[in-house]
This record gives sequence, structure tokens and C-alpha cells, in this order.
Amino acid sequence: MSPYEAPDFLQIDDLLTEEERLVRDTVRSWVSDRYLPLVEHAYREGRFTNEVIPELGELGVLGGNLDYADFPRMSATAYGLVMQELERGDSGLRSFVSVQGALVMYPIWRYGSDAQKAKWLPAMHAGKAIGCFGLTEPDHGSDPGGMETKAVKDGDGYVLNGAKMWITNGDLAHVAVVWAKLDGVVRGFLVERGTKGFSTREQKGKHSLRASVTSELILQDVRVPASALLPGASGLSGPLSCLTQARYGIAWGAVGAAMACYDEVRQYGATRVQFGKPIASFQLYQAKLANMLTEITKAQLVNLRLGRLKEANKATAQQVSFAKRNACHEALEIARAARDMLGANGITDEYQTMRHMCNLESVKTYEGTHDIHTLILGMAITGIDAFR
Ligand code: TGC
Ligand code: FAD
Repeated sequence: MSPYEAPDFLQIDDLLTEEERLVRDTVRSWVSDRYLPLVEHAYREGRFTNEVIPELGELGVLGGNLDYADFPRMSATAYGLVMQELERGDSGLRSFVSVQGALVMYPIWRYGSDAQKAKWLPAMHAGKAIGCFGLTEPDHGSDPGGMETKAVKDGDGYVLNGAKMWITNGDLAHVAVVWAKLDGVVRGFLVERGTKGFSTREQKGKHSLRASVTSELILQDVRVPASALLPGASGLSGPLSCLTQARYGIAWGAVGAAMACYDEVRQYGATRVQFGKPIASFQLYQAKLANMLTEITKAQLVNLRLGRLKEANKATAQQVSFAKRNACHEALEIARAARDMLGANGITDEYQTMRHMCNLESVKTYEGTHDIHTLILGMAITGIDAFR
């Protein structure tokens, strides 16, 4: 295979600042040179590439968009481009960074006390501390408002009981943001590894996101001090506001995975010969490439517009749902088509497409399934809640 050529049919590069291009290109090169040589093996073994965590810290991408201390304060667009490039490597890599930045550092930054910020944000930015976000439960996925995990006030602290499931980074985490109901109201707690009664168990047997850690969190009479409560978050809007940040990154990331699949089949079609000609010379093959490039380009434009709205503090949660839903759906369709275009070779790990395709099944499901985002858009259009 020749080096990666990122599709940019409408010269969207021209709409980026020099700094945004620089950040994007730095991460793109790092993914090509450092991450891609590792990922197939890690995926086969079903493990996250822990060895790159310090490098992610050095790259400044962990919470790199937050306005805190000496963080790089990337623009929303630069941050999105980083997510796009990371997921060009693997959805598991982008997931690690999304969870750390958007689901753990963001709630600490937005809802935490000064002491919580000082304790966790610099260490997490450097990749020296890792976090996870526990919202989903075995019986409550799309409807987190029904959560059963409870916190009870106990003297000068709280006691937590419950279980969380499908938690990215769970077994790697030094700290978990656990959402629980206190007197019926959803509150966030920072639960540190080693706290008595708190354990994690990795969920094995995944066909998807194999190069990512997914775990159960078990909380049995876990006593945390008063200082573990995130003081600024009260109600379901706390965790949902974090999801809006992470979904924004996923919208960009899914396009990165689609770009990887597109480039792989574009190159493959030029060299694979059938009926005496490269398969890229057949009209059906070209039609598939044309459809892929069209959807990638449309999604790139959606993301860029959303990034600019976010920079102007004008992006809404519904616009983020629109972008996440569209990007995940189209990326998965592109990956499925690309898998087909590679023929039998497409089922092997000599090619990255099927890994992306399997990953995108999770990406389409987590952070709100396709249908949940359909209903969010439905409500935005009609004003009618069709969830229940
Ligand atoms: P609803 O009554 O609509 O809302 C409750 C309160 O929250 C506010 N709100 C939001 N705030 C900020 N951002 C959003 N996106 C918000 N959506 C709603 C809302 O205004 C209200 O505020 P207030 O002040 O009136 O109380 O709540 P609902 O119970 O009807 O649920 C709505 C629904 C279904 C859309 C929501 O629950 C939902 O999004 N469900 C999907 C669950 C989900 O996405 N889970 C993700 C778990 S984390 C994860 O998957 C990480 S994977 C990461 C990785 O590995 O990369
Ligand atoms: P369900 O909610 O049971 O949905 C099953 C089906 O029913 C879906 O098709 C859904 O669209 C449909 N459905 C549900 N409600 C409705 C409705 N009202 N109308 C129509 N259709 C409906 N969660 C975290 O908290 N933290 C994490 O770090 C995290 N990481 C994850 C990593 C991976 C690899 C995966 C796969 C999941 C992760 N999740 C995480 C959980 C994820 O957010 C949930 O899986 C997702 O929200 C869907 O919930 P569920 O799996 O319980 O499906």
C-alpha cells in the first residue's frame, strides 16, 4: 500500500487555519508512524495499546481543548480534527481520548471544585492518570434517567451502591466518574481505584472495539468523602452535557474511520486485476467510490460547520446529535461497502477495513444509538417527545 492520502474533494483544507492544519498533520503522522504498526496486533490480542498513553499526553490531545492552566486550548475544530485522525487509526484510540477528555476531564473542569481540578486535570492531561465515565447500567442504557445506582448521605460522606456496564477504560482507570441518584437526583462522584467496595471487571468476548478496554464497575457499600461529589452537577443534564462534548468528537472520529476505508479501497482497486483490468476501471467499483467520497465530503462539511458553531458558543445538543448520527451511519455504510470491495482479502487483518467496520458497530451504538439520535431530531423538528 502507498502512504495514506486523506480525501479532501472540496478543498476543505483551505477553510482551516494554519494552526488547525498543523495539529491535524502532527496527529496524522503520529498515527501513521507510531500507532498503525501496533494496532492490528493489539486488536488481535484484545487489548488497548497502553504503551502510547504517555505519547498521547505529550501530543497534548488529552483534554487539549479545555481552558485550564497551560493546556493548549485547541479550537473546537482543531480538537475535532484530532479525533478524526485518531479514529483513522482505530475507534478504540479515539474512544480512549474521548472518554479521558470529554467524559472525565470535562465534568471535572465544568462541575468540579478547585481541589478536584488541581488534583486530576494536570495528571490526566499528561496521561499520568486515567479516568472512566460510568453512566450506563445493565438495565439502563438509552434511558440513563432510570439509573438504579444510589448514593446515600452518611455522616460527612456518601455511600454508593450499584453497577455500571460497558465502561470504556474501566480497568485502566485511576478514577471513575460515577453517576448515581442522591435523594432521587442524579449527581456525579469521583470514585478512586482502591476505594473499599469498588471493583472493575473487564468485559471480554467483544467482536468490536477489541483494541479498547470495556468494563463493568461494581459498587458495594463504597464510602467516599464529601469531597468526592462534583458540586456543580445536579440532575440528568450533568452527564448529558458531557455526552454532548463526546458526541461532537465522535462525529469527527467516525469520518476518520471512513476516510481510512475509502483510501484503502481506492488504492486496492487500482492494483487488483480481474477480467484483465484493474477492478477500479469497472463502473460499479467507481460508483461505490463516488458514493463514499460524496458522503465523506458531506460529513466533513457538517463537522466543520459544527466546529465553527461550537467556537462561537452557538452549537446545540441537537446539532451535535445530527452530526453524530449522520457520521456514524455513513461511516458504517462506507466500511461495509469497502469490505465488500476488497473481496476475500477484506476479511483479513492484512487490511484495516474490517476492523473499522466492526468498531463502527459500537460507535453507532454508544453515546446514544442511531435511533435515539433520530428521536432527538424528531423532537427538535416536531416538539413531541417520542421516547416514551
Ligand atoms: P430529558 O428530560 O430530555 O433531559 C433531562 C435534562 O437534561 C437536559 N439535556 C441535555 N443537557 C445537555 N446536553 C444534552 N445532550 C441534553 N439532553 C437533555 C434536558 O434539557 C433536561 O434538563 P432539565 O434542566 O430540564 O432537567 O431526559 P430523558 O430522560 O428524556 O432522556 C433523553 C435522552 C433519551 C435523549 C437521553 O437520555 C439520552 O441521550 N440517552 C442516550 C444515552 C447515552 O447516550 N448514553 C451514553 C453513555 S456514555 C458512552 O456511551 C460513552 S462511549 C465513549 C467512548 O468509548 O468513546
Ligand atoms: P438499549 O438502550 O437497550 O437499546 C437497544 C435497542 O433499543 C437499540 O436499538 C435502541 O436504539 C433501541 N431503543 C431504546 N430505546 C428506544 C426508544 N425509546 N425508541 C426506539 N428504540 C429504542 N456507557 C457509559 O456509560 N460509559 C462508557 O464509557 C461506555 N462505553 C461503551 C463502550 C462500548 C464498546 C459500548 C458498546 C458501549 C459503551 N457504553 C458506555 C454504553 C452505551 O452508551 C450504551 O450501549 C448505549 O447507550 C445503548 O444502551 P444499551 O446498550 O443498553 O441499549
